Amino acid sequence: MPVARPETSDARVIAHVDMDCFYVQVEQRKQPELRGLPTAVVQYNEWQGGGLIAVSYEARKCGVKRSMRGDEAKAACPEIQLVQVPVARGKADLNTYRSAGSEVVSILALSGKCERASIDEVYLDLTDAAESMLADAPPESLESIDEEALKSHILGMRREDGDDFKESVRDWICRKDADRRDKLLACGIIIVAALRKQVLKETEFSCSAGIAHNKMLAKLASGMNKPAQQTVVPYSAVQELLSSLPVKKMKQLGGKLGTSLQTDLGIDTVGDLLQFSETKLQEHYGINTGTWLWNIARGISGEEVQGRLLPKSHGSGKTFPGPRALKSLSNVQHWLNQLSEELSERLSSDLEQNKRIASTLTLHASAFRSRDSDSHKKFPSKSCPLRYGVTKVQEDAFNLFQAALREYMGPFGNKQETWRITGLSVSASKIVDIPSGTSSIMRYFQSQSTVPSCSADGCVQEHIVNAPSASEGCSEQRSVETQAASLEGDTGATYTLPDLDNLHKNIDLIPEKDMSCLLNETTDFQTQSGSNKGTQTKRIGRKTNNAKEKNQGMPSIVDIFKNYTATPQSKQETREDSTVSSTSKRANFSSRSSHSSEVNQEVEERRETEWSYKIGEIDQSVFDELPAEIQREFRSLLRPNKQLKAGKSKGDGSASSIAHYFPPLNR
Ligand code: TTP
Repeated sequence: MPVARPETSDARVIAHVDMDCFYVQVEQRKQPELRGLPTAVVQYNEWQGGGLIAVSYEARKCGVKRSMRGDEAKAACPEIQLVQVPVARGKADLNTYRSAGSEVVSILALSGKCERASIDEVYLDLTDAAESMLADAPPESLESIDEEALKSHILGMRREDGDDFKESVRDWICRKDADRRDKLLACGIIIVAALRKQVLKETEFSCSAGIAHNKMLAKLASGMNKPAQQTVVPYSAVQELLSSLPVKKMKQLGGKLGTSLQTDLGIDTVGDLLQFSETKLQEHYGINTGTWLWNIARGISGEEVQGRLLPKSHGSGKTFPGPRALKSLSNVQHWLNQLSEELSERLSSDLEQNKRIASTLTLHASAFRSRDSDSHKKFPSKSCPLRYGVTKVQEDAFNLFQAALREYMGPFGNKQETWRITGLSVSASKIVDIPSGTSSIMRYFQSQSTVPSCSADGCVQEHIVNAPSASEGCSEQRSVETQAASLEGDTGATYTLPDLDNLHKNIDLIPEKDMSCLLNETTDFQTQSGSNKGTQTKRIGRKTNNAKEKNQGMPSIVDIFKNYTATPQSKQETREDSTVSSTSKRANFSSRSSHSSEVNQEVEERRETEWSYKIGEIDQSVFDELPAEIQREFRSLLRPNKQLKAGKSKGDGSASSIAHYFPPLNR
């Protein structure tokens, strides 16, 4: 059964920008004496010199590969410089690399719609910029073309023997008789070359780029000529590119689906897929995957560049290979505490800097059992609504782990059998912007008014959580409540909440001693402004000119959300918040039993959507940061969606689905 074809337009200009040996470049910027030397960044792990995670192009020339350990790299290239990844909480600390990636994003985002695809990759939709250039200053009208643009690799470009490479590129870029699609790509070449030069000038990082009329082709092209080069895929070169492209080279075909295409259909290259009708591919792989395969064989991809400069989720993970596998609950708890602390720190700064809040906490682990009768059994992933505050995240992560462990070991777990944990990660997803304005914040709270929370026994528990009332929870927070607003919610109840927007505006009035509560006791922080939430940062001043505010504790945005807890609270109950000044009491939440039936229904709906693990909600950038072992586990845990299952049942039994690997972004 044919399904709707994605909207495609050949007249688009999409670029995929990928930093070259990124972590190495970040370290070389820190230590300029390493520039030009064979260099590699190694994981935090002393064993055999640590595992290499990034290798400079000079080191690659000596045969050093990412799969090597430090000792092997030294054997292959004795002069190699090994730099250890920064460490915090006993694990790799990627913050420097994340911020370096943000620097790049903030430059590229000025050129058009920009999607941060991973820690060092960006997609740009440059169609508008290219259209403007074509209209106002087409390439053939330019007096000169930048040298960087003239170094571009144009797939399928015809060149006579002896032709000068740059002259041929110039001719291609300035062709008057080219069709509009290629003319737009020619503008893209000039725009991207200028952007790459700007990135180099402002950040000292070199990058490579692919330019094509869709994301899939741009991504393929960006890796074809590295480092510091750009590659263009004219429309006429698409079939040639795909016909020789091994299936496994396509990101989504690197796993089981690619293997199945090779073994079940005898396909070696993406172009080989052209022999199969869409119906045939659907019979084998289900409707969506079949159509997707049919499309990619023709270079068709309707995937839009998302205007997203910030990650879709945050994650923190660590592996414990070989003898370092964790075997006691106290050890697991120790590491979950570390990971949760890091996650909380990032959530807090996301909230502070970007006014974004995450709502789902997911725990994932990889494990094995001592007497594994069922060696394929995966350690289940568990999710629950996310509660802000380090101790809450730690507590929930550990509860999720215990629930998952029980499921993993079985209800009547054999007492003789022991378990080992080889990887742990916690991540926060479903991140949304906090709507500005008290009224919408109120709605936000109300829409969140019933949330299941994780419990020690691993079951979902539902609690009715209401917004704090002014008289109860915020009674001692009057100093920030200057902007408090009273409003009528849908339920007819009247609540008062501090105005988050104005709290932000007034943030520089917060006394120094109370700044700490804003960022989990961190006293030095930054904020960002404008729609471009990149790295342009502004140090917040610390005025204490408001006498009233000087001596009174200020609750923070973080505290407001900490207060907004899924923990059951009986009416009128109040608690002391240990993380805020002792005078500031926590907000109260009262049960509203009159809404219980609606609430139960909502709970059921939420239970279905929230007590499950969804890889689609995990950002690729976060996914890439997770330990390879956990990434593998993630992949193997993906389940086909119902529609695909329907397709599968019609098939030959060998059916698989793309959902096993990377679900389309719109899923
Ligand atoms: P990549 O973009 O895959 O590689 P790279 O930038 O080092 O090199 P290239 O020029 O070939 O693109 O990864 C970006 C960074 O992510 C990399 O510098 C280090 C980190 N990384 C890991 O930590 N572990 C991994 O397994 C991979 C693939 C990357």
